[in-house]
Amino acid sequence: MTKTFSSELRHLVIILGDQLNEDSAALLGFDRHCDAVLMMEVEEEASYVPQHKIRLALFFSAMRHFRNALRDKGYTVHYVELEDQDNRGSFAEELSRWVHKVRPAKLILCRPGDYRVEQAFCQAAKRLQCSLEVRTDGHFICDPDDFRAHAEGRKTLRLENFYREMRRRHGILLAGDDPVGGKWNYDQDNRESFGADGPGHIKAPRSFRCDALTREVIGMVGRRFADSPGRLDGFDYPVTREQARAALRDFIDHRLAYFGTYQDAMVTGYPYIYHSRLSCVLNLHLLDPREAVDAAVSAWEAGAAPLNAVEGFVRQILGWREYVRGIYWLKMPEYATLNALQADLPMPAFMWTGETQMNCLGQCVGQLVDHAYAHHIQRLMVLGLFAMLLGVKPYEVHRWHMSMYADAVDWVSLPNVLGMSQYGDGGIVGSKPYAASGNYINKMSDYCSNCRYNPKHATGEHACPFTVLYWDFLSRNRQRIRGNRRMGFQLKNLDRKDSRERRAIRQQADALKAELTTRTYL
Ligand code: FAD
Ligand code: DLZ
Ligand code: SF4
Repeated sequence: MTKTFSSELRHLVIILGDQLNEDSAALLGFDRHCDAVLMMEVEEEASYVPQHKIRLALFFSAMRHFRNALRDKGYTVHYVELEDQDNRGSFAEELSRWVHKVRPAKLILCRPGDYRVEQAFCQAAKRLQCSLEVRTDGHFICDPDDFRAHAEGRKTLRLENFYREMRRRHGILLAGDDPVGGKWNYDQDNRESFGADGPGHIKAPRSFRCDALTREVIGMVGRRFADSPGRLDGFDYPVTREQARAALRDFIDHRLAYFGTYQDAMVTGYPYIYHSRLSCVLNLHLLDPREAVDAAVSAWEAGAAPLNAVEGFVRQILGWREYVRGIYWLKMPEYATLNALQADLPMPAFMWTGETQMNCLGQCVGQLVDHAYAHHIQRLMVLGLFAMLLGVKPYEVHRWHMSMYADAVDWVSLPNVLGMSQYGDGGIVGSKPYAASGNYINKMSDYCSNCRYNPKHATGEHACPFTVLYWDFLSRNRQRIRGNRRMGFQLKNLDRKDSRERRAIRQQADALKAELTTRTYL
């Protein structure tokens, strides 16, 4: 590509809001005398879907802290704040302004975490006739090209095969060529719920006090985004590299040992249970996934955590996290359009506020409103499950997810939401739809004991909406899922219901769908 003007700068290195690692490939070869960094806060990224106030504060605070850290180390950083008068509001427009201002010979960027953003930069650079080098993002352990090679010739792309390959390739928890302990997978040991006495004391994730810079950002977000979902008063996320490392240490020392056993449990008043709350710092690249894996393995080697916990945690980071990114770059942009079950309803309005009589959803959405966080099983088996049973369009569920979670970035939200939780991809990520009735939620949580509905009832005044919609989901998708052997048992149970019961369920489901989807938020 040819540039249109004589350059004043050698490289202009673009650093995005979720690329906050100093060892970033974008900064390799950076020369403080003739290169500069460009970081941009832009309205478009804060508003292309309405976003939780905590999420906005997290990104802007972490970006500003990173700017200061780079400047302290002698980097020249051009930084555009959201409220700067000259701010043109989008990556493309800001890039144009800066290219004309500093006249770089070349733009450098690590591959963004969002296909849309990558396209925006490539197109903008082309328009500006400025050369753009998009570098592989070394934060991730598996490069998209390596994932493509893994996928080549396979009929299915299951996590388990990929994960074992990653363990072997990186020598994690191995004895020779075999897994330590003799098993690759300890999921069977990792499905405990808490008894009637509840979980007792669990040390919550370390809370980080806001410094002056974060307080300033919180003030700005509160003012500018007053109508965005969620509340800001409890903001306590780590926003710097040092805080990210402290958060990892806190998890390893206080929660890792029971991470596996209670991975699937849900309890009122315990948003985090034994989970790490590290997804945000990982996704902002303040924490390296290798560091997290190494710290967990070291805890096992030191006898501080059992194998089922450590393997479970390693599986999430080395396995799931890398796997969903591989799927994203392998399948985009078509992936975003998939809708295997042809679901087309909008997301109900209470999913932004928690105002519902369904206690499980009230608790989980309430947690989102307060913390912009829900753990894996809440996402999959309460929030996602409800949307799938109701028949919400998968991409709409993803948009909702992007707007309510602090840790959502397109590469990780889309395969998890559209694929794993909604079965929109027809079985690329998951081998079957994660369909379940209220009975599953009753088994894994204490939510049902405080609910006006009864998880065992599929019709009548106290019928649990999950249970009603579960049978309706199986009925209406029977043709689409009957070829899937793993659905055989559930479909057989449906067949046991007589036609009168099935009709009553359908009527109740239709009434629910109409009632719940008349009001939407987006
Ligand atoms: P822990 O339970 O402590 O797990 C440790 C780490 O493993 C996480 O921090 C995360 O980095 C990684 N991890 C675990 N499972 C996954 C997974 N399926 N995909 C990718 N990474 C994983 N995670 C996100 O980071 N952003 C998302 O937008 C996101 N959307 C999700 C949507 C749905 C419907 C589901 C079912 C899962 C989603 N996940 C997402 C994965 C997972 O639920 C979260 O990473 C996790 O709940 C974050 O909390 P934690 O840090 O306490 O995780
Ligand atoms: C989520 C987010 C927000 C709210 N704001 C910005 C921003 O102003 N500037 C920026 O560089 N990134 C932001 N992000 C993250 C982006 O939406 C997007 O996820 C990443 O650019 C993908 O790499
Ligand atoms: Fe949720 Fe149904 Fe249980 Fe109520 S009864 S908490 S709606 S699963």
